[in-house]
Amino acid sequence: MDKITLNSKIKDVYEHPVGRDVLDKILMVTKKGRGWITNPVVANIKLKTLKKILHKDFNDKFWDQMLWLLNSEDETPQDLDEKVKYPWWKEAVFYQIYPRSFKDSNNDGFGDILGIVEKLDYLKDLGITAIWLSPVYDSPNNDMGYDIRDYHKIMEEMGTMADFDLLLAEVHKRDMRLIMDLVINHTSDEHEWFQNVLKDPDSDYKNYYFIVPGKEEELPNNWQSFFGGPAWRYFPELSAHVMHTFSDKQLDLNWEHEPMREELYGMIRWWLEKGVDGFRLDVINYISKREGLPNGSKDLSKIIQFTGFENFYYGPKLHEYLQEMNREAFKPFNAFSVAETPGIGLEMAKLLAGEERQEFDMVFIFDHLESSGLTRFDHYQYDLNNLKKFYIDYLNHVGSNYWMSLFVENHDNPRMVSKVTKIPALQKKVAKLLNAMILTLRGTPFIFQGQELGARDQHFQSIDDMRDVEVINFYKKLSQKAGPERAWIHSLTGSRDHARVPMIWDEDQPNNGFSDCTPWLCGDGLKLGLGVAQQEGQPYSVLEFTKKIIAFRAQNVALRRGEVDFVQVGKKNYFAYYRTYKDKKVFVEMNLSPRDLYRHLSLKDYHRSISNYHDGFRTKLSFQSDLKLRPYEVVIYEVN
Ligand code: ISL
Ligand code: CA
Repeated sequence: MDKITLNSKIKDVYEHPVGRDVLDKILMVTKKGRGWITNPVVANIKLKTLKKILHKDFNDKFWDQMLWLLNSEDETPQDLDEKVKYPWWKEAVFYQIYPRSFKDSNNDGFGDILGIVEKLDYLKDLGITAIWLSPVYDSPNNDMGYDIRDYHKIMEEMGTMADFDLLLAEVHKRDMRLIMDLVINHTSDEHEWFQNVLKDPDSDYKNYYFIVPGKEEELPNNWQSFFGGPAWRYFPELSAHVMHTFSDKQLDLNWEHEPMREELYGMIRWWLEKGVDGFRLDVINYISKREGLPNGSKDLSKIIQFTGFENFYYGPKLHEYLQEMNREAFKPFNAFSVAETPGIGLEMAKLLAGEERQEFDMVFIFDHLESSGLTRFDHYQYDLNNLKKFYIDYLNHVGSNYWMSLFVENHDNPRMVSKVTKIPALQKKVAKLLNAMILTLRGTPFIFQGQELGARDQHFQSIDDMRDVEVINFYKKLSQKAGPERAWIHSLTGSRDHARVPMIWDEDQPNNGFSDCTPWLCGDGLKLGLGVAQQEGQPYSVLEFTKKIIAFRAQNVALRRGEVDFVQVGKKNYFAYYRTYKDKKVFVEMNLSPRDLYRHLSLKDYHRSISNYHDGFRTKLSFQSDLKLRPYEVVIYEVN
């Protein structure tokens, strides 16, 4: 791959994997389409000319950082066209459990492992074949388990290692798989490794973290933490700053140090020997930091929000470490891996999860969770056409060696349903539409707990009702700048606690059947008929609808393995595709808007199998009455 310099043209940058992802991100943030860059006039502009044009907005530092980033990757992703293999995870339906809020078995207000065991039959009945467990390791819970104190121990509130072994056995007994969350970009400051540094600052453990000696008022660089403030915490007892890209109790591990990496790999093998089926790796693309930890570009941070990000979100040794980890830990056990990779675009994703790369099986990309240029804390209505565009873009640009993860919710985001509409009657339609989408596109679906019920955001009353360190820090900081009212509006919009409130098992029970005692985090208590008990056996509920599609998917190979062909892609608010595998064919169409939508396909020979509208449901279409799709309608047809 040729080196990119200021003499390169925009089109050369766009040919480059990192360049393409970075330019795509810039286009997204500035709300410009790809056409802007592929336009021949723009495409032939040299970077130095662009630099001149943009000199007001972007200074020299920006261009230096950009060129460094672009030239840090010299490999090109491959889009192969070969026979696709089907390991178990490509045909799985995953369910993400947030254990603290799933089910409390001993009534102390915290969900726990035995609570999960109690509900395994519920998941089996839903059709789930694999579970991703958010962290259950020993932790002081500054970031709810994403700050690990001991990788080999279970968090007290969650139960014991014996409980975990039982869970694993019960999962396997039901022919399901279990993957763990692996948080190895950072540990808790209470982890033994860091405690050893405090006890003996000269021990080798000082190399496990980024510890930079110096005066308190002199920060090592200008990097910002994702949870507010500088990415450095001062330890007077060490006369040094320690790096934390997340909260100040989550200290970044130094992957440069080989003994540290070896310990991590040993720990991973230990869990695999126990029999877990794989891992979801937390912010794993952040592990390689640029040598010398240089300042981030302020201009660049206008685009990506966090100063310093470009120095570690796709670091120079990332691939080297990942290939090593795969070789040393995953491969010998044939373990499954899915990487959480914030900031990564499609081309970089191919270099992380291309089959031939031997790094990960899949990645989670996040470009689809917000409308262009907006963040989770912005108050707006999400346009589903965004989701359509994202999936078409991605699925049309991958080869046989890449497999996509499909998700719209997780524990880090408010509920997608609420982002799309605030109208309760429509929310159920939207919930069904979203679930239908991730269960019928080509890839592996991940359902976040409660998504199968159509869970929506909470009407929290004040910041005191929230528990998440991110939103609490965010609120404090914004209150100082913009006053408590504005701070509250944005906090309520973006809080991760919307997704983290306890599961609604039965609205007629105290605490919705989650626990006999007040939970650690409470929702607003509104009874909207969203509980499991309220929906089970109700044929038109979100739960039964979701179950039906999962069952349909299990029986229909076209939905699991079929090629995807999008049709009428230019038609706004209309999202439609065929899934075809040998002689099996399924057609899916959706109305992405809250208004009726006329469509012009001849569907008369199609057999209508599933829809989120049941009144007037017929398996055969008649021309007169079925020209339009109703608000947020989704229909799945068998074509043969
Ligand atoms: O913090 C972000 C920007 O607001 C996110 O992009 C962030 O990088 C992403 O949400 C990372 O999440 C994961 O790591 C965090 C943890 O708090 C999350 O729960 C976890 O999913 C730190 O371990
Ligand atoms: Ca409990």
